[in-house]
Amino acid sequence: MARLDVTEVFHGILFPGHLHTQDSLQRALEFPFQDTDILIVSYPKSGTTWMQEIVTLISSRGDPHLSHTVPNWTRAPWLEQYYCADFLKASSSGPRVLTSHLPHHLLGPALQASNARVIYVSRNPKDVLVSFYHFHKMANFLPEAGSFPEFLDKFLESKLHYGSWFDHIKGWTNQAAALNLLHVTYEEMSMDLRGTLDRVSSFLQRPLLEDELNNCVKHCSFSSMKDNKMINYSLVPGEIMDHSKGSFMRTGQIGDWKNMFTKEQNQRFDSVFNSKMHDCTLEFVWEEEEEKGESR
Ligand code: PPS
Repeated sequence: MARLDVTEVFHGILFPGHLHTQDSLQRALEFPFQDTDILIVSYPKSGTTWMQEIVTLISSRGDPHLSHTVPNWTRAPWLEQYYCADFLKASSSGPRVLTSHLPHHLLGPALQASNARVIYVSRNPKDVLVSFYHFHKMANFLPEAGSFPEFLDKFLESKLHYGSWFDHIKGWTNQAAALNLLHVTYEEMSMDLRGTLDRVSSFLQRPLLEDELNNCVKHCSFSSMKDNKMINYSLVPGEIMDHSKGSFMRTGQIGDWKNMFTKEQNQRFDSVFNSKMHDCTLEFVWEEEEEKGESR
């Protein structure tokens, strides 16, 4: 296993050395994608695990056996993490399901040669930031979170591990037309899980019967996933994730940022957001009550 306390810097982006090596990152950039591959891409804390569960359940037509017996990092391994090649070798037949947090400018070229299906998952960045902040407190393979104001500055200055949220979302969504890409938001999953399952199952060309869809909805609800040790990261040893300091499946809500941001922090965030996203037409859902698709 790679070391826990080390950061890998790859193309100027920081990655946890516990899971990434220069070799594993470089191998991801040269990955020979196949047309049948399904690739889930996200910036951390955007709903990655949720989409892994959705894809697993759609592929098994709502049967939870796989999701109850195989950890998510084995059934949908992160392409850039060092163990990926071994898991792929060991996996059974059927479309390969892969996950990645890499930005488009790094991974895009490898995808160009194939028609692999890409599911890009995004979440409003204030909730991403808050979720990531809490995750830093329990994840011993990430640097100390520091104070919330310090963490917020690092997010806005794109100094956190995995690089810039702004570059990530703009890079992938700007290139959507050039790829076989479906963009799904965390908020859409939260407000209309059944509709999202429908959209993803159509994209994967795996239409579901009503009963199968009902089972998918049931097994990828927050409460089911929170209790599923194959997906809630409780299997990860305490020295890697300190379970006394938090829970991976934390609140699962839209708008939790309101419990952390002061008025001034919110103004500062909005000002940086507006300047960095002025060339982006995406709309974000910032709180639960808003209508689907409505912006701030
Ligand atoms: S990671 O570390 O990048 O893989 O994290 P990621 O899976 O992208 O994001 C973790 C957040 O997703 C929430 N989550 C869910 N919310 C609602 N319903 C379901 N089923 C669900 N599954 C995961 C999880 O709770 C984290 O968000 P926060 O805000 O911290 O609760």
